[in-house]
Amino acid sequence: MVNTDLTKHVRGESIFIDDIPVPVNTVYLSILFSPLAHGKIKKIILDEAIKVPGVKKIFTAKDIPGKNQIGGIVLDELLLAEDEVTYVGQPVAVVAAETQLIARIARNKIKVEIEKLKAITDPREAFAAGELIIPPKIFSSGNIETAWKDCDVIVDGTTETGGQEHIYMETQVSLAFPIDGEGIKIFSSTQGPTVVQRIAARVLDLPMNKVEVDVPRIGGGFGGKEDQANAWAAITALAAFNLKCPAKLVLPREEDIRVTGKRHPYSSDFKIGLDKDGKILAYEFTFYQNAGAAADLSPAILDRTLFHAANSYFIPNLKATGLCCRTNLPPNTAFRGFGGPQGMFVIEAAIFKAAQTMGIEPDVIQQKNLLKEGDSFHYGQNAVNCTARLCWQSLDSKFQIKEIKDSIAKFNSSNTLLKKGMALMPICFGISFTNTFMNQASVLVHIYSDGSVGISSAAVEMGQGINAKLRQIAAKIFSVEISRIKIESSNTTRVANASPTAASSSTDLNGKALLIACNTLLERLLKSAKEDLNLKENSFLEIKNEIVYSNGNPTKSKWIDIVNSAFLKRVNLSTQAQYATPGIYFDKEISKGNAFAYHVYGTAIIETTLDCLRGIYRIDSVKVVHDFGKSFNKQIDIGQAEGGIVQGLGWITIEDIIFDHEGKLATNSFSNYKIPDIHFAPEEMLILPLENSTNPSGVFNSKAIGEPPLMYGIGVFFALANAMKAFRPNINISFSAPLTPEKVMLKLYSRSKEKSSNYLSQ
Ligand code: MTE
Ligand code: LUZ
Ligand code: MOS
Repeated sequence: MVNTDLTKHVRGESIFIDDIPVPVNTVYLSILFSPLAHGKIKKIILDEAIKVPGVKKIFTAKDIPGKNQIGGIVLDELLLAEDEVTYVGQPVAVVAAETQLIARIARNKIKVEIEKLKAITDPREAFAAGELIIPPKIFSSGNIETAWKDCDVIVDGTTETGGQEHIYMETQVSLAFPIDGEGIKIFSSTQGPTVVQRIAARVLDLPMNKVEVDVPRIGGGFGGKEDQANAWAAITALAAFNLKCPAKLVLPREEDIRVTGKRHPYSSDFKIGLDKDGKILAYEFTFYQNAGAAADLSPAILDRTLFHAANSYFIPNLKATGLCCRTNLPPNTAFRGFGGPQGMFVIEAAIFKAAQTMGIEPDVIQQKNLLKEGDSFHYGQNAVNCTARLCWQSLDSKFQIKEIKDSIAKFNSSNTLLKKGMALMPICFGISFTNTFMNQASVLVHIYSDGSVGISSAAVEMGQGINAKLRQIAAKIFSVEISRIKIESSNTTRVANASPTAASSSTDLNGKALLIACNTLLERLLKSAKEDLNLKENSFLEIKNEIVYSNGNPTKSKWIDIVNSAFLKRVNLSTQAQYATPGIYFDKEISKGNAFAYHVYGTAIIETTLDCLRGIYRIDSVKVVHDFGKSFNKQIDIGQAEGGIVQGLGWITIEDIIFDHEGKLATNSFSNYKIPDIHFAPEEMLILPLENSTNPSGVFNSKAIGEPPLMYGIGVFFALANAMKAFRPNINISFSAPLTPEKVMLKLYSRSKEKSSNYLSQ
C-alpha cells in the first residue's frame, strides 16, 4: 500500500498550514534577526518602522507576558533577545502588520545598535574558552589504560564532519488564533505538538489546557521541526494573544536556511588499537560537538553519538568523551540520525586508517569485528537478535564482494584518469528515545455508527508514511476495508503529553498503542455480536474481510451490522490507549543500561567512479542488505531507505555549509548549497531485505526504518577515498567531510612528501 497522502499531494489537494484559509483580520509577522554573531544590544529603534501604514504592533522581549524562555533540556534560550545577541539570525523584534509585505518593509526599517563582541564559531576554540553547555560526558567499557599494551598496531588521527541543512519542502510556519479571549489555538508545522504547546504556554503564562496545538501534516521535518518549530509557534501565539486576532508567520526559504539550526558539525580525535590480525582491542576518542548558541537538543544528540560511536563493531575496551561546545552559530538541532552518523564516521575513519597502516583492506577489519549475538555494547546492553553478521554474509552471497573488487581492480588497471573505488558500510542503530520517559505514545480511536473509524495519535505525518501504516494496522485488526479508516490531524486536545515524532519510533510507539486500542474495541464488538447471534460465551468469533465468522463459519453479520447493533445497545465505541516500551532503562550516572528496545542492522556495498582530472565523481551503485524485520509496508520502507541513503550521502559528499569567521552563513540558498538531485543520486540503488528476520518488539514484527539507512551514505566517503588511492596509492586521506569535488581535486594534486606512482604527478 502506498503512502495515503501521495495522490492528494500530486493533485495539490493536501492542506498544509499555509493553505488554511485565514480571516480578513489576520496579521502577518516578520522578524528582525540579529545581524551579528555576538554583541551587546545598546538600543532597538522602532520609530521609523512603527510609522509604516498598516503596522499593528512591534513586539520585543518586554512584551512577553510569561517567560522569555524556550529552552528544553537546558533553560538557556530566549524567544526574543534581551541585552545580548549570540548568533546571526537570533530573533530580536517581531512586526505584526496587515500584509506580509508591509510587515517586511517595516521590519527592514527597525534599527538596532549593537556593540560587537568576539564571536566563536569553532568548537575546539569554544572548548578552550571554557564554553561548555553541559559538563563533559564520558562513556566507557573494559579498561582502556591497560588495553593499549596488548595492541600490535595503534593509530590516531582527527576527523571533521560538516553540518547539514534540512531542506524540508515546507519552511517553518505557524498560524495562531485567540480562543474565547483566554486561550489560543496554534496550527504549527512541528514534529512535536506537545513541545510547542508547553513552550507557548510558558511564553504566554497560560496553563497547557488553554493552548491547543494542531498539526494537519508537515511538509517534511527530518529532525528540523523536532524542537525548532517552537519559536515560530510561540511568536505567532504571542501576537495573536496580544492583538486578539489571528497571526501568521511563514519563514521565507532564505530566512529559514539562515536562522534555523542544522545538523551538528563535529571535530573529533581518535586513537584505535588492534592486534596483528585486525581485531580491535581499544578505541578512545573525543567528540567536539558544535552546538551553536543554545543547548536545544544538543545534549541528547551527543548521547546518541556516544551510543553509536562503535557502530556495528564489538570493541572490548572503549572510552568516549563528548563535549557539547557553545559557539556563536544558530543552535544546531536534530537531523535524521541524531548524532549517530557523526559518531559512526569516526570509527569508520579509524578503521580505514588502521587498515592503511597495516597494509590490508578496511573490510577485513570491518568484517572481523562485527557484533555477534550476545556481545555487549559499551553501554552495557547485550546484542539480541543481532543480525550484523547475517546482513554482511547475505550481502556477500547476493552481490559477491570479491567479484566487485576484482572488476574494480581490472577497471583501474586499464584506466588512467578514471578510477573506481568501493567500500562496505555496515550500520547499527538503536531504536528508542535515549531519554527513557519519552518512549510512550497514545491514541484515541472512535468507531462511528456507520462503521467508519477515526484515529488520533501522537504521531505527525511528515512524508514518512505513518498515516498509511496506522491505517493498515487498524484495518488489519478490525479486518475491514482500509478506506474505512481515517487518520485525524495530530492535536493536543485529543492526544496529550505526546513525544515528538522522532527517533524513528512513531510506528513502534503509536502502532502498539493502536493495537491495544483496536483490540479493546474489537473485544467489545465481538462480545456484543455473540449476544446478537445467541452464541455461547466460549464460541470463537472473528471478523474476516468485514464478515463475522463463528467457529470458522461465516454468519449473516457484517462489520457494519455489529457496529450498528453495539451502538444501539449503548456499547462504548471509543477508546484511548497508551503504550510504553517495556524493559528499557538507562542509568545516566554510570552511562549503562538497556537503552534501546532493539537495534537495526544492515550492510551496504558502494561503488564510485572518480574523474581524476576534474575531481568530480559519480556514485555508481549502493547495494544493501537491510534488516527490516518483517516489513508490513515494503513500498514505504524501501522509499524511506532510498531517501535516507541519498540524504546521508549528500551530507558526506556535496552538502557544504560554510560560515565565515564572523558567524555569517555563506551558503544561504540553493545556488550555493547543493543537495543531491536525481542526477547525483546513485545510478543503481538496490535495497534487499534480510530474509527470515523478525522483531518481537515491533508492530507485526517489523523494525523502525526512518533514520538507520541514512548511515549507509557514510560509506560513499570511503569508496571515494579508495578511488583517490587508486590514482595516488600513497595519498594521505584526511578525514574531512563533506568530501566535495573541490576537496578531492586539491587533495589529488597536493604536493606531499610521499612518492606518487602516477604519471601525472611525476
Ligand atoms: N521521511 C520523510 N519523507 N520526511 C521526513 O521529514 N523524517 C525522518 C524519517 N523519514 C522524515 C522522513 C526522521 S528524522 C525521522 S526521526 C523519522 O522519519 C520519523 O518518522 P518515523 O518515526 O515514523 O520513522
Ligand atoms: N530525539 C530525542 C531523537 O529526543 N531522543 C532521541 O534519542 C532521538 N533519537 C533520534 C532522533 N531524535
Ligand atoms: Mo528524527 S532526527 O528523530 O526527527
